[in-house]
Amino acid sequence: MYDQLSLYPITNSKRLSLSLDGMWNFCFDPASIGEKENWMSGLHSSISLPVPSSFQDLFTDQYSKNYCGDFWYERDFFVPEHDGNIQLRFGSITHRGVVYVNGVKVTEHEGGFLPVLCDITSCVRKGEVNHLSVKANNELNERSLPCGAVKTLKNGTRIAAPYFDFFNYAGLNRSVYLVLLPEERIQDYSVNYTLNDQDALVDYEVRTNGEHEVKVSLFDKEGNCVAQSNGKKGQLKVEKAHLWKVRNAYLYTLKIAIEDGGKLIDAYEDKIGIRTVKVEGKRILINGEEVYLKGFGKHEDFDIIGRGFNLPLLKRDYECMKWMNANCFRTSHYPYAEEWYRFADEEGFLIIDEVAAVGMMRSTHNFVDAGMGKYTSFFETPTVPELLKNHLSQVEEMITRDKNHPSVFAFSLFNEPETTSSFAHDYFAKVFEKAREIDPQHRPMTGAFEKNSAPEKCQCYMLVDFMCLNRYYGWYISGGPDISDAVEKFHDEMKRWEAKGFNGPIVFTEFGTDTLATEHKLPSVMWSQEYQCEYLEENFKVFDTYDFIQGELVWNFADFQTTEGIFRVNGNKKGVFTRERQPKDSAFVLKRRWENK
Ligand code: BDP
Repeated sequence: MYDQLSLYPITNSKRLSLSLDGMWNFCFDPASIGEKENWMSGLHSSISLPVPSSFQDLFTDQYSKNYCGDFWYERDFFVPEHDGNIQLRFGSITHRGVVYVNGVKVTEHEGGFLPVLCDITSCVRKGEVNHLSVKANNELNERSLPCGAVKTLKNGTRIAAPYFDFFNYAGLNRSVYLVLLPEERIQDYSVNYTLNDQDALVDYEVRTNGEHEVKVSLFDKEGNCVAQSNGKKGQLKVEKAHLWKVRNAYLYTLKIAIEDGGKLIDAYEDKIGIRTVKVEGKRILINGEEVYLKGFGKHEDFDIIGRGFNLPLLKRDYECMKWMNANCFRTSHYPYAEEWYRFADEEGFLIIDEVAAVGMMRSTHNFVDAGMGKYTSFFETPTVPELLKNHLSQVEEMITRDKNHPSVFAFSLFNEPETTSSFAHDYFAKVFEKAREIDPQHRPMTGAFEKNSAPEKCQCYMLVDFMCLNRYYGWYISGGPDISDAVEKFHDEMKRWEAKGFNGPIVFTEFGTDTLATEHKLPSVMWSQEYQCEYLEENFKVFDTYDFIQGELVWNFADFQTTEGIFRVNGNKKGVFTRERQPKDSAFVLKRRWENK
C-alpha cells in the first residue's frame, strides 16, 4: 500500500535521489485565495525561504511568527531523462499539504510529522524544468493530530490555540527529495528476528510491484555475505550472529535485489540490527537481557529553525546524551525526522516512537490541568470518528516508516489524553488493535498517562504492554517547601498501582522542573538550578523503591519553545540542557546516577 514509505531515499545504480533542499519561494495566503487564483502555476509575489525549516522564527514581526492559515512554497526543479517511476518525497509537510506539479494536483496529506510521497511520473516533463508548489496549512482542530483550535482575535487575526505545550512550528520542516526509481521496484520491506542459541533467524518480507525474482542477502561489517535467500518472503539464517545491543550496536547491511535472469532490475540496501524485544513480567528485555531506560523526552526544537531538521544539532544532542550515560529517548510528541532513528540505530539508543496524538483534552493549559489531575472531557464529541480515522492512519504510517529500526523498541500511541471515560477506552482499544496488527516485530505498545489517569479511574492502562507515566510530584503538585508531601503522595500512588496489580513495568516518561539557567539559590527555590537537582534526587528515591519501575526519561532534554503565557518564560525551561545545548547543574547529577545504573 505504501510505496517507499519505509525506504529512506538512496542512490545506487538503479535509484537516484536528488535533494531539493535550499531556498524556495514562499508566501502567506490568509484569505485562502491561492487555489482560486491559480497560485499552483506560479506565486504572484513571494519571498525566499529556506527548506528545511519552520518559517516562524525566521521573521522579525509578530504577524509572521504567529501566522495561522494557508501558506505556499514553490520552486522549479529539473527532471533528468528517466524511463521508470518518478516520485517526490517530503520528510513532512506540517500540518497538512496539497502538492502540485506543473499546476496539477498530485497528492494531499494530513498530518505534519510523517513523509508525504507523490508519484509524479505522469505529470512531469522529463529532461526539462518543472514547477513544484505546495499549499500547506498549520491550523489546529479537534479532528486532526495534534489537537487544538484556532482563535480569532478582535482585529480579525487568527492564531493557533494548541492543546499542547510546544510551539506550533510549521512549514517544510524536513528534507525534500526527487526520487527516480525503476518501473518495477522494491516498495517496502520488513524484518523480524528470532534468536536461536548463538544463531539468529531473520524472517523477511519484501513488497515489489512486479513478478521478477527477489534476492535478499545479508552482509556483516567487514562486507562478508553471511546469509542469502530468494523470494519475496523468506528466512535468513545468521550463524554466530552479532547482536544489536543497547549502546553497543552492531549493524548488518541488508541488500535486496529484483533480477530478471542475471539482469538487475532494482536494488535497495539498508542497515539492520538483529535484536529481540520483549516485556516479561516486570522487565523490559532486549535480546533476553533486562534493560533499565535512562534518558529523556525530547523535542525537535531549536533557535531560529524551529522544528526544522538540522544534522549538526542531531549530532550534538546524541553527543550530550552519550556523555550523560543515557540509553533511551521518547520522540515526544510526534514522529521525528528519519535521520534521528538512523543515528540511534548506529549508536545503540532505544527509542519510544510516539505518534502525534497529543492534546486530546480540551484545554490550552493541559500541562497544568494534567499535572494537577483535573478532569477535562474529550472523547464524547461528534468529531471523534474523524479524529480516530486520522489517528489510525498516522499510526499506520509511523509503524510502516519506522518498523525496521532496531532502535525503535516500542511505539507510544498517545500522550496524556483523557482516559477516564468508557469513550476513551473504546477509542484507544481500536488504536491499539490496529497498531498490533501492523507491527511485523510485535513490539510493545504503550502510551504516556497524565496524573488524572489514576489507578482507580483510568480505563485505558490495561491496553498497554508497559505503562508510561508523566508525573510532576514536587513541581505541579506540592512543589518547593512542600516537597516532602509530594514524596508521600508519589509513594501513595505507586502503592495504589501495586494494589491494582498492574503487572507490566512502569517507565516514567516525564518528570521535571522548570529551571532557569540564570538562577541559583541556597536554600533552593523553585525555578533555581539547585531545586531541579533536589527534585531529581527525591524522585530517584521513589523510583528505587519499587522493582516494577523500569525507566526514567526526564522531561525534557533541553529547553524548548512553547505558546506564550504566564506559566512559561520564553518557553518551557524543564531542560536538563539549555536550548543552546549547554548543561544545567542537573546534567551532572543525572550523569553520575546513570553511570552506575
Ligand atoms: C506534560 C506534557 C508536556 C509538557 C509538560 C510540562 O506531556 O508536553 O511540556 O507536561 O508541563 O503535561 O512541562
